[in-house]
Amino acid sequence: MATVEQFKVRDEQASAFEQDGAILLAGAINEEWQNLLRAAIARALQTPTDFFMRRLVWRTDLDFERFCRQSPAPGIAAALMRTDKVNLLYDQIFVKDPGSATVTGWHNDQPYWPVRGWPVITLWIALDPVTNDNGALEFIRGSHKWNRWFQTFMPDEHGAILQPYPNQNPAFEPLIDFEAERDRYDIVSWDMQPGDAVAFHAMSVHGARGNVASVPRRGYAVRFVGREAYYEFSATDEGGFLENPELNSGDPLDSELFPVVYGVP
Ligand SMILES: O=C(O)CCC(=O)C(=O)O
Repeated sequence: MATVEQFKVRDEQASAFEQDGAILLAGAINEEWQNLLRAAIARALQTPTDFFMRRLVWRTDLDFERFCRQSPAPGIAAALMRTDKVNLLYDQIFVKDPGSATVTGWHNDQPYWPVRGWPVITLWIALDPVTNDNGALEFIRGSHKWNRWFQTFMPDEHGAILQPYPNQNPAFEPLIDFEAERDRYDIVSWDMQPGDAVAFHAMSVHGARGNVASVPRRGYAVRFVGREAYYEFSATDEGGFLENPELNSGDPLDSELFPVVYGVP
């Protein structure tokens, strides 16, 4: 896979990410990588499911793995987090077909994951044109700095919030109904072209509406962790799918499940 055309993060983009917790990176992923991802998503979706998302797909398809390791994505994550080593946490497909009523309830991600520390980021890559009508992601600007750990919820098969995960972490606070109070918050969202990415911090509060448009909304999210973050598993983490028997709490993430994809261990 050629990686000739490398997207370069500018210093002001890293500063905006630090400040706002979410930024648009127009043209981050070139057409060749987009085509690889679209084909891999089509393969993944051949396995029947009624769930709008698939996780850890890099473990099941070499092209997703190639993207996670060799595309510009790990370098972009490193530059935005201003770190010199990046581990892959996991990847995830999010498809909302035309007419999909699937709402992505407001939440922040890090309470779901066995990772603590600051440098934790997602690159969400658009593989279709994305607008408010087909479910553009929305972010509460600056919420990544609140240091508020909201309780985790299990989505229903359409992605909407259903019920709290069992064994709630008592240290986490009840989730706020941000949708009901949206006028009180500084909400940002972007229309996207295929190949654009939104980069957002794992503590940034975000959500998305359903798809009332006639075009699909295929997104591919890759989550990365910088050197200064560490593993910490608790029974409250999302269904245990990131539990890693190779690691103890406090360890750096380096392991088979969370490979180093940028820099050196
Ligand atoms: O694509 C979506 O609707 C949800 C994405 C999301 O919540 C995430 O990537 O953390």
